[in-house]
Amino acid sequence: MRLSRYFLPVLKENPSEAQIVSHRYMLRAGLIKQSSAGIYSWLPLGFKVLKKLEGIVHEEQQRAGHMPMLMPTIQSADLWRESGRYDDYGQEMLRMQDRHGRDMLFTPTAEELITDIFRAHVSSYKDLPLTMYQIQWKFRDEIRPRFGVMRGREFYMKDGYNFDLSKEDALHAYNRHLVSYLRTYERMGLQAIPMRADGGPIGGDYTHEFLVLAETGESEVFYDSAVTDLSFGDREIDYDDVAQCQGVLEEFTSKYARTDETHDEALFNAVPEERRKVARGIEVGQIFYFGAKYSEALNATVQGPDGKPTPVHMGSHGIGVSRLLGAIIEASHDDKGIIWPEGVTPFHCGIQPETG
Ligand code: P5A
Repeated sequence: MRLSRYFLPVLKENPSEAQIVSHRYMLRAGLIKQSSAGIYSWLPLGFKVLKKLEGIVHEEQQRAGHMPMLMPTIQSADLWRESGRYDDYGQEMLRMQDRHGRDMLFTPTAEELITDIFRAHVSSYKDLPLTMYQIQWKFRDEIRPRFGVMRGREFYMKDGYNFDLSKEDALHAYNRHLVSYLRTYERMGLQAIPMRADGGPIGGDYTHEFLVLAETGESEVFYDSAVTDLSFGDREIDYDDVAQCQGVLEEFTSKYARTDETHDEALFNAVPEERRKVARGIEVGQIFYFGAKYSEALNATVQGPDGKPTPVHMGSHGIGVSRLLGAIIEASHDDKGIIWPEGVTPFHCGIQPETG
């Protein structure tokens, strides 16, 4: 493709609606175009980077042994009534009716749907462990969509779900996700720090958010600066090795690092003063262990080794794929524009000297 034929609608002026640098550069470089509040078209250059990020996520998920699949964006409200989240989710959920008057919704996440697939097809502990994921559009009717793709209403998310027989196995799945996320973000040129967080509408009280430090981040974070010295690097990981994955989790989560939701002043004050940092961060992912919350509500049991039906232990794990574009630009730019990390750059260029 020649540059002269490429659709690259660059803007000379700073768009007035863009308050942060990533939003400004994404509009100016012709990566995205807003279609309505918090909803964007991905123009060829932005789409190219989005697909690169998606490719890295797929590779790292499959390296960890997780199976790709795809679920619909429009779901029936019935499953959500079964889990009790139809009312809980409130106005963030975009609700609609089909021509027969059936209540439908645009998926903000997919714990219910995957649990329904599981209960229809899996009945024995011998089919566990099982982890599947998708990369699919989500919709959350955010009260204040802002900062471009950072807080969109329609956004692209990798969402993965694990099913295990015991809490111990499910915690291994949790650790495996933590390790694979560290690798994923590093390949994108980002340092994303796992921090203890709150389960929110997804649930569970064991959860970590991954945060990229940036002044424009929406979350307030408290951490021991020693966490910023850690890097995953090119270490070899055997994702079936329980002790190895647990070791990585301990290495990356033993220092104090929490969002404001779980911040504990007394614990924070135990960190040496010169290492105590209060900053802002962009949440680029979150992993959850919530045990039997959905499997009990939706009656997703397997026959255990003792022959008795047991609700499965579950977790879910998300990466904000479209938000990552904004996070990468916030973390890597200068006053002239975006400085793409090598792993995600839309184009590579070579300089050929003229000969003869
Ligand atoms: C985990 C996967 C979940 O939804 N269910 C399935 C769980 N988690 S989450 O933390 O709520 O979302 C996962 C990631 O999606 C990104 N994200 C967003 N990106 C852009 N605009 C939004 N409005 C938005 N909301 C969530 C975040 O990166 C989040 O970590």
